[in-house]
Amino acid sequence: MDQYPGVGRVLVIIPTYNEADNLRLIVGRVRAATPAVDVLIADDNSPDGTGRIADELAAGDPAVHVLHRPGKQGLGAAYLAGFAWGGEQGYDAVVEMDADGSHAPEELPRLLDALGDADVVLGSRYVKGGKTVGWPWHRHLISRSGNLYVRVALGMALRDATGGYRAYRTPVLDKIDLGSIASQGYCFQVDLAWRAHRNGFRVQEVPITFTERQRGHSKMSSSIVQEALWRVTVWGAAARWEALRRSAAGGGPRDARAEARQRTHQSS
Ligand SMILES: Nc1nc2c(ncn2[C@@H]2O[C@H](COP(=O)(O)OP(=O)(O)OP(=O)(O)O)[C@@H](O)[C@H]2O)c(=O)[nH]1
Ligand SMILES: [Mg+2]
Repeated sequence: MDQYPGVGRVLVIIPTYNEADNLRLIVGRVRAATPAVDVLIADDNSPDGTGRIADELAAGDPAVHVLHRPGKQGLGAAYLAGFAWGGEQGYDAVVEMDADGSHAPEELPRLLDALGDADVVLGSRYVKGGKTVGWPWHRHLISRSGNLYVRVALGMALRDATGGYRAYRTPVLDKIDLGSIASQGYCFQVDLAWRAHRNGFRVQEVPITFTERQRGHSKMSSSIVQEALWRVTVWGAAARWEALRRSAAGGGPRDARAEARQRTHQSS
């Protein structure tokens, strides 16, 4: 079984819904860029036949696996199913990657190398060296203001908490109670970053170049933005309420970071 140095067995999860034009290309790029990692395609019974292409790829390469899901249930649900599968199979780390080419597989070694010294690594468009190519101004505006809102509302010092190119060590996912996650879309990404942060895990950002999709159709919608807005507001308020309660009770802030570090070391 192949191991990535400093990390162990790695599974790249690629959720797909109507990505027939992109899937072969992206899986080929992952396998070429990082031959030591496995791939799981989580397809929601795409009407365009993406699932059949996934089966063909898996038949020709033992490192490629497919999870067929009955119908379109959203990006978050597909990732949760993929995380559960990866956990059952004993992978040490899982990676989230879009199928549309926005996340360059050639940058995956940068994420995995950083995971040697972190629990979660976020591919970030908004740290030094990161960028976005091919987006119209209104997509920039939505993404930048969303991230600013997340920083202010949650008091979490991440530049790109909405991005979907990231790597987690599996003990992090075991700890953060995936069963209680209801968020979808971008909010799913914020939710996971927030839970990892709240549990004291080491979350690190590395620069990536995000490229707008060239083929196929976007699943982005205004309801995805609205969902993120209300959920982040609720989480921020809850965190402030909890901090108030603690200080009223005379308890100091818990050193969750140190506790979690100890836990990750125990379990690895
Ligand atoms: N399994 C599954 N995958 C999905 C679903 N919705 C989106 N995806 C996949 O999730 C990834 C991201 O979706 P995109 O449509 O690219 O969304 P986006 O990146 O926010 O939008 P663009 O920037 O316009 O591409 C792609 O690989 C999609 O195929 C879903 O309901 N189920
Ligand atoms: Mg995309």
